[in-house]
Amino acid sequence: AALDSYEMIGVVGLGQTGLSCVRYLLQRDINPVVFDTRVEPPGMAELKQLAPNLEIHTGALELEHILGMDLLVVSPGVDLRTPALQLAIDAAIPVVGDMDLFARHANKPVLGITGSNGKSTVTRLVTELLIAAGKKVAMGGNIGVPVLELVGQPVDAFVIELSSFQLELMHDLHLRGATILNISDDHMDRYSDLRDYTNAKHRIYNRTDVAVWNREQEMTAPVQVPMDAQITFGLGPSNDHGPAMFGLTEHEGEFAISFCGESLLKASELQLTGIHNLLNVQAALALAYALDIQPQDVLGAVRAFKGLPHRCELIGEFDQVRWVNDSKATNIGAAEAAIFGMRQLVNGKLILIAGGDGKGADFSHFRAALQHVDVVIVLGKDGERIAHQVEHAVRVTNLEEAVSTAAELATPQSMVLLSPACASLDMFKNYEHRGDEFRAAVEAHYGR
Ligand code: UMA
Ligand code: ADP
Repeated sequence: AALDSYEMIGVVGLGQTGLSCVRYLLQRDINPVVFDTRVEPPGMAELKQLAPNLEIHTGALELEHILGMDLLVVSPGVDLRTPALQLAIDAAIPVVGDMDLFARHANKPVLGITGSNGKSTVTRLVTELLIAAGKKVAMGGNIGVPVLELVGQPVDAFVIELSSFQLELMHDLHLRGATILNISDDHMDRYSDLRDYTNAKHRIYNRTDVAVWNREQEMTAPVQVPMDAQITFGLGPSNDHGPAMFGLTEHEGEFAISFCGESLLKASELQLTGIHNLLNVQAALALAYALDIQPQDVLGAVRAFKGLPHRCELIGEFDQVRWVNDSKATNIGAAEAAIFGMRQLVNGKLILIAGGDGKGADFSHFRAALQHVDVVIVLGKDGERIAHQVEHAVRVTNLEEAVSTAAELATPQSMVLLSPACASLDMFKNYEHRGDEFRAAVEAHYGR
């Protein structure tokens, strides 16, 4: 329905998303009612500037206010299981997210990317590939730019990173191409089990033309998308699923990314490391292909791609020890990928710094990967739960201490890897803050 047909629109959440929704509505002469369960929501000061007279409710959502709305635009950080929202849903009040508002303006093809890990890397790489193919692109979503900020930009395509939370709230957005990169335990504080989380992710395929999925994980395969509209990627050379396929071939001990059986480029031509990134590159090429971009035409952009900061990022080498910042590894799957990827590159010790807010994960699943690490240093709220998975763990109370301890234990040719397998919010503002503090601690330790 037209937005002005709703008498009362509630915006729930006053972070980045909430603010972008309020701005969007104000531009359309709609004054929403704003809710946030936090007593001091981060967007408050900016909201006061934007529109000093809006009705605002902070603290626990109150039924009488929520049930007075005709439409609720909910931020991804808000748990839909919140009783007041459940009652609103029961009362047939539409509960949507920013993606549904964006859907009203998505007049050019949209590519959507989800998965437990690799979303931001692939989102950024796809964007680079499209640019290399001469397209104007707007990129946003969970990667950090609220999607409503992209409305009205004169582009040829949109590339959107989608979290499972955003997908839960998404009903209307039509995608030209969509991928679930992978699924591993994450956000178990918001889902009852892995199946519940997987179902949220699968919503990305509900309205897509082309589905791109991971042959190594059947769970990423779409259920409804016709076979000839599926593109897969994986570790093997070929496969039985449909026509246009990406894979890996091996030649003289080196992997190459292949398309329909033809080698495209060798792993050594990439600036990214780790097997997981060979999958990410394939997924990005596949999404570009969904927009009719031939892989052969954009290989230069793949070679030039340096990856994003805080993802297996080399900070530097000091006293023959390499320090790697993988602060974005906020779940076990990401930390595993880092451990396996880095292990191959290290002759000395691999020293891991891990811990933080485990978001309810079962860390016994981390045990196998931890066997490939020589020293485990733990910190943070759930550090102890990681320590339990190994025979000896070194316990520290902060990142500076983790760095000085690691430096003491490191031998020449060792690598120290910050790959926490946990969110940062128990000790830091966000993962960037954690990564920046790590870099600062390392540089301070070596007097840089
Ligand atoms: N919160 C409350 N009460 C509220 C609203 C929010 O307690 O009423 C809390 C949430 O639990 C959360 C925090 O506030 O801890 C932020 O929530 P939010 O919905 O206000 O978040 P935004 O600032 O709008 O940012 C969101 C995404 N954040 C989340 O989904 C938690 C950002 O992804 C995204 O970049 C942004 O929208 C723009 O689309 C961040 C993220 O951490 C990077 N995402 C998670 C992840 O990647 O693992 C899903
Ligand atoms: P997301 O946006 O899904 O969090 P990022 O690209 O930011 O993904 O990477 C997050 C973490 O996951 C980093 O530690 C990165 O090294 C790791 N990672 C990236 N791609 C994959 C993948 N395909 N499988 C497992 N881990 C990955």
